[in-house]
Amino acid sequence: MSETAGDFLMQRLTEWGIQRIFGYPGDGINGLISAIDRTEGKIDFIQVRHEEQAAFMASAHAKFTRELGVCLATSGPGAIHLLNGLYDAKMDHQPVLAIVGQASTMALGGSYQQEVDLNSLFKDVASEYCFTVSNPAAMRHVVDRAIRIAMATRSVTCVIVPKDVAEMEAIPNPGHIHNTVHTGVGFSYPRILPRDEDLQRAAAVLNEGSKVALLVGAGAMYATDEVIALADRLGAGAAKALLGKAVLPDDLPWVTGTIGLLGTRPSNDMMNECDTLLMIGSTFPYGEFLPKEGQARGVQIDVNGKNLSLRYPMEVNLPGDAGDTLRALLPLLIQKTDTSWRDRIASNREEWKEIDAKTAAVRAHPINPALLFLELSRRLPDNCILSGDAGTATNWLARYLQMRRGMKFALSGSLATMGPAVPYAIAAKFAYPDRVAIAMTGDGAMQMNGINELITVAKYWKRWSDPRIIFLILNNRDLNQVSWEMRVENGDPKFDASQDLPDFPYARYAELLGFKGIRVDEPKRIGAAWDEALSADRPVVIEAITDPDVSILPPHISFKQAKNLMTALVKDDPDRKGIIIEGTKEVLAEIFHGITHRH
Ligand SMILES: Cc1ncc(C[n+]2csc(CCOP(=O)(O)OP(=O)(O)O)c2C)c(N)n1
Ligand SMILES: [Mg+2]
Repeated sequence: MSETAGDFLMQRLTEWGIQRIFGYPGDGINGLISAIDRTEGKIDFIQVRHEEQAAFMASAHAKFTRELGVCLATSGPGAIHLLNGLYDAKMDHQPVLAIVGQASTMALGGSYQQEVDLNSLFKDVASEYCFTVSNPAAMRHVVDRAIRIAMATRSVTCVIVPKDVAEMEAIPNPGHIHNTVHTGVGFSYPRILPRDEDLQRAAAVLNEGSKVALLVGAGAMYATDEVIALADRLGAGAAKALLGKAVLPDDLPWVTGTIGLLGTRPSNDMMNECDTLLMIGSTFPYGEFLPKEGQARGVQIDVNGKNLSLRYPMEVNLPGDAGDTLRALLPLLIQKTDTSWRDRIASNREEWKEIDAKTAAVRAHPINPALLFLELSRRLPDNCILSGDAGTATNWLARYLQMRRGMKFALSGSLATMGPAVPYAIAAKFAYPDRVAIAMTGDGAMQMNGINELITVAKYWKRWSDPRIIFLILNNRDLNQVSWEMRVENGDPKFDASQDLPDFPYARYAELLGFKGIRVDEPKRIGAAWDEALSADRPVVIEAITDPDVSILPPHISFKQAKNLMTALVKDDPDRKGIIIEGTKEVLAEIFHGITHRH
């Protein structure tokens, strides 16, 4: 058989360095699936349970490795299923290529079986590049452009391959004639630097500040050394946006941890008190946790000029790569010698540690989720890879897990969709089979899609040199994050019909799949559960029976939020008794302490 356009596509992907595709078959892509088979292992096809998961895995691959992630789905329903995962990648600026099938060109326009207008469907999510390969001679330039544009613009791109085109004879070179396009392979990220005069202006602002606060996000992920050197030069403190949690280790005394509703009070205080803000690689959305306008002079570094002065009116806007720009800025900065600002941050951190410990020690029915994360934090293995989900697990992990150098962390940041924790951990194991992956998620997210995706783990885990992949599931029988949001944002009580979840035996189910299943319903067993999971010779599910009445609120929430919470509780909240008596006593005391302190 001569080479098909599908074979040529796979060969081209290989030339681009792609070794793995996450996907699910269907007759709209039969010609592509069999072409993958004919690569004889050069491209590893990872079969998921649902196409959304393939897109999450492609997104996670990009987040964890800095490489392009690739997913593949059939025409119509398969393509539609990809969308949520692709939006996750788009909104967190990850390079992902989606390859989807389409009805045959002979049938297109005929309301044919599974014919969906995919160009329109993907127009927004793949707004940088989405094209149908309508002739085998176009395969080369469409795939080359889709990959290069995804990388150059850190975006999602889409290649649509009609069924018949995939099976036609390949045309690797369109010929030296009119109406042809001649593209090539290869892309490397450039050095991206602001102009010298702008660096000088930024240095002047930073040198004049005496209380400099940094806010670092995912854009600074590969600039840890540079951020530390700059912070040391300026005597600065640093807070981390959630996606930037792995940028700085938490054992540095000037690192205040995460920021915002999922953050720490030291971060909040630092932002309230600083005179200069330097934001690096972050679009952290919640302006109320940044300094008040006019309080601080601002400098921002972002690789994408579109993101500059987006959340705070900056005095100096520096379009540039974080590492490149910080290296260029450093020689212009004067060493600060006054340590009082950092001393204040460090003592604030010590106080916060006590509050964290107190929150985790609050008695709950049966398990206080904070304690699970406190105990895990003490045991995190070197180089582990962590994933979170939309749900309260992320509040706790954001606040309690102390990162060290070499660890990785990701979740769905801007889209904040439920469902990524499990597929992210799976993608991490494929990329780094020798590292421990830990997914932290809720029962709602597990019931939405995680339970199914554990079957994918059962299919593949024996391939991984270190079999440890651990799923912590907070079984609180509640869509708890939203129950709290309704109380705090709207002052509304919990509505059982929308919030209560059915129970499910997660640990027993794990055993059925051949994993270790650990059900924890006593606080004193938490440490042992983690020890057992971390020394297991197979995947592990820790099902923790957690108390939905433990407040997820950090003690620095606003007066209005605290008031809403109180209003909800005095209304008819079905859980009011548990919340008032057990869950939030400590936190409410801290809130009102904080409020009287500030007002
Ligand atoms: C796909 C999707 N649907 C709905 C939401 C809104 N949402 C955010 S968190 C959450 C509750 C998650 O519940 P669970 O997974 O049980 O975690 P918990 O908060 O209870 O710990 C919901 C419904 C979302 N973010 N994504
Ligand atoms: Mg839940």
